[in-house]
Amino acid sequence: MKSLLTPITMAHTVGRLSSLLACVALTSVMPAIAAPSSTVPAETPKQHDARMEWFREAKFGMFIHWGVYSVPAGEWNGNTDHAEWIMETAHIPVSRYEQFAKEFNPVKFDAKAWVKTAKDAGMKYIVITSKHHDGFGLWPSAMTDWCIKSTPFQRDPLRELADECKKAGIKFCLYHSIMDWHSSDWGTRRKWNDVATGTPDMDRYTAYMKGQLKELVTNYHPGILWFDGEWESPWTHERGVDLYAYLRAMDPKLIINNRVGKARAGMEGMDAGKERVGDYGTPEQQIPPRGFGPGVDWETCMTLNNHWGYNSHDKQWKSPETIVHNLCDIASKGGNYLLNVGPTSEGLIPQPSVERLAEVGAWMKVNGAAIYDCGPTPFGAEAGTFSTTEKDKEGKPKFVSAWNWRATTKPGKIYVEIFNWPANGKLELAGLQSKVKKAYLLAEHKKLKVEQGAAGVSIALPVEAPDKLASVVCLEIQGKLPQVVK
Ligand code: FHN
Repeated sequence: MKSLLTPITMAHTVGRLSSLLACVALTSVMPAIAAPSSTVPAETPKQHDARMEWFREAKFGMFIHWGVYSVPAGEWNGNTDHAEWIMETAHIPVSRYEQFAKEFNPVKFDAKAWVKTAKDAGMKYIVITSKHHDGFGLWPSAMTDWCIKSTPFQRDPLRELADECKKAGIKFCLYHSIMDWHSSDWGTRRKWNDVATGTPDMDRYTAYMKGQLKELVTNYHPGILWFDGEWESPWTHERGVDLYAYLRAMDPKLIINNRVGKARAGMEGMDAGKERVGDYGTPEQQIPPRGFGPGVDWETCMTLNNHWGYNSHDKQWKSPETIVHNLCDIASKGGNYLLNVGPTSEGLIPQPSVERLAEVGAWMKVNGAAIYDCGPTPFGAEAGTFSTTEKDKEGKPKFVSAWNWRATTKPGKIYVEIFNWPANGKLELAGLQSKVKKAYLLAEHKKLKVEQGAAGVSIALPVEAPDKLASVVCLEIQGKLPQVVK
């Protein structure tokens, strides 16, 4: 049985304890192995909710994987299935990989255009890779020359993007890899790291990483630090707890995902076991079959095609319909959707990405009220079954959703996002007992005929769906939202 305990539990626990014990060193609540270098600022559950508020309202963000790996664009020695992992997947000697920095000159990079693409898509935050696993810094770091300083592009893309985000009211956030294939001190050194010297030293590496993170937090003020690359053995739970405390002490408003620690259950992304740290769970390339209950924060991240970093051969783009359905499904379960773009080495977001995001944005313009700042479905666990024949990627029975619609909520409102227009022309909500004051389509705001009785609510729909991606019916109801309706 999967524990319903969640990453939030840890932050709350630390928050509650430290609010009681007022900035007590974490050693008093955590097994003291590596004495932490700082303490988590005292935070009550109310303060935690205030810190998470913008994240919970935002619902939809843009992930950006961009670095020198965009130069080979996914291709090496005839293999065209690489991307941001190309150093690792093609075993490129680091001395040869470093040459990509000399070719990285994104003269077409336009931060204003990128932010407009995100904003026009209805996205409320941007998470960009400050450093991926290759260790390359996308900003002029004082800690290393293995960064944008060693490219012909003598500008600061993070500065330009952070400034444009601020102007546009988009939250600027950073992805930062704990694993660093370039560093001599990262604990699992690759055989093809032909520039590394000495023996790996994780204390020295952690100090280096903390120094770079201090540059990023104090100069760019990210809303989220999105850690990744935590899974290898040199990184430990204790180092994660210490790093979380160090960063939260530096910026008490900072939100940090659960990949700062070691508790993530693989791509399912939520924490398992007792040792956990971080503010929200991070399912990757998948949507959980159901939500995790009130106050549990999570965000599904997904590629738009099949690669995170730019791959010039990958044309497997998700349709706008799939993106909108994913967004509705995730929001109906209380999560956020972080959707990725992988810009080219010239600094352009691939046109197929821009086009799809524009279509999603047109849908959000009409129906965003059903997504932003919404709570999860009131109809209990997602209807559906676990297949007796199909398996998921982890070999477990695949969850098969039985519904052609999802629901989200706001005080006094239920939004129903209809994916497949009912053949009988009726939206039937079995078991809904709340008094429906009125119902209308967000696309037309024309009142719809509502019948309701002991069996539930039935709403007469127009013959044609107003929106091919998904059409949203808003029910304004009397009193409190219904509890779980059987
Ligand atoms: O290894 C990374 C991968 O390159 C990408 O950054 C994704 C996005 O979250 N995370 C890791 C794979 O789980």
